[in-house]
Amino acid sequence: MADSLTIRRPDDWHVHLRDGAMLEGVVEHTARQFGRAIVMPNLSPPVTTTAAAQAYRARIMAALPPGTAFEPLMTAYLTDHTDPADLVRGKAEGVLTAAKLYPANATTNSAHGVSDIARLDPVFAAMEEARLVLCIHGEVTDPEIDVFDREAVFIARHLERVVRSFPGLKIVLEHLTTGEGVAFVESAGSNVAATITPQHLHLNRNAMLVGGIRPHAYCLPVAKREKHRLALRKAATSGSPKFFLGTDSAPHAKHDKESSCGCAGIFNAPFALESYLQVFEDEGALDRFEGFASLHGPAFYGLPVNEGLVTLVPVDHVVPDTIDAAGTSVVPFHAGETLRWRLASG
Ligand code: OTD
Ligand code: ZN
Ligand code: ZN
Repeated sequence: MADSLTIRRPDDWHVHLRDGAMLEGVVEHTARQFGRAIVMPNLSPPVTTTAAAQAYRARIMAALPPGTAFEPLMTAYLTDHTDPADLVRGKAEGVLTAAKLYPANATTNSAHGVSDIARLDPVFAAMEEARLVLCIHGEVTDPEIDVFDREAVFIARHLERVVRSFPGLKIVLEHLTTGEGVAFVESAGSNVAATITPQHLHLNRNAMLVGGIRPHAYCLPVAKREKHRLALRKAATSGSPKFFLGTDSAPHAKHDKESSCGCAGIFNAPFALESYLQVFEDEGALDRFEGFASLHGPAFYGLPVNEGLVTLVPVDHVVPDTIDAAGTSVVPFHAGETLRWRLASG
């Protein structure tokens, strides 16, 4: 059996903490595992300005259990009407760490997203100048593009041009799901990186569709063929600083996922490190886990690594079927499965 593993305290470079009662119910899980997190702005209504991000940050801090050392890193949601001066001010004042591009209607609460990416060029230019990171949900939304092809088409249609036009802009292609995405990020300069979720390392589309439709394996971008999952595992465990941890933990009430039109999103925050570490162990890459979880993200964002350490111990434990989030029942990723690692201290 493997020995315990101690690493620098990790960060989550992509998470949905929600708002109101759900925020109260879920934030402790992320704060227990991570030192910082890039908090996604797809609330309803979305967090589109520096002032809104500042107010949301205060609500997150108020929802933390007393004495918790956790730093939310805030993002602004780009729209067709984003004011570049507001983003620049938000970065200068230390409120904003990044801005998030959602093509309109690509995922949950993205109806206010960007309808014509080329028209955002003045915003990208201001972000490049201000060194504000651009996080991208990289999927086209045209109804004629097959849902499994949307990431690859987004890269060819939009991302290649944005990367070429703004060579100094730091870009994170969020929640990578394809071999095409891995190849694009690898071939781009050091200003382009990607986050990878635990679910896209564990699940292919068969896991969602064979033997019955499994709503708790459904998220966006949707899991792809096995060859893509294998490409993601290779990238995550390669040691390349271009790939780092971003859970995309996205809680929805159990009844909203188990419905005739189930919500997209997987709640993986409670056992995210344990889930990732199992992948690194299976790939024979335990020595590369710290880079992926704790070092590559801060290096890309230009932030110091966390001071503290966390230890994971090899102990089998069964993930609960549901977790109560301030009165709402949520099904966690790996529900009912046995995980082989457990976070011991943090
Ligand atoms: N994907 N669900 C959500 C967001 C993400 O695209 C994402 O980042 C959500 O519920 O907010 C999901 O499946
Ligand atoms: Zn997304
Ligand atoms: Zn997300």
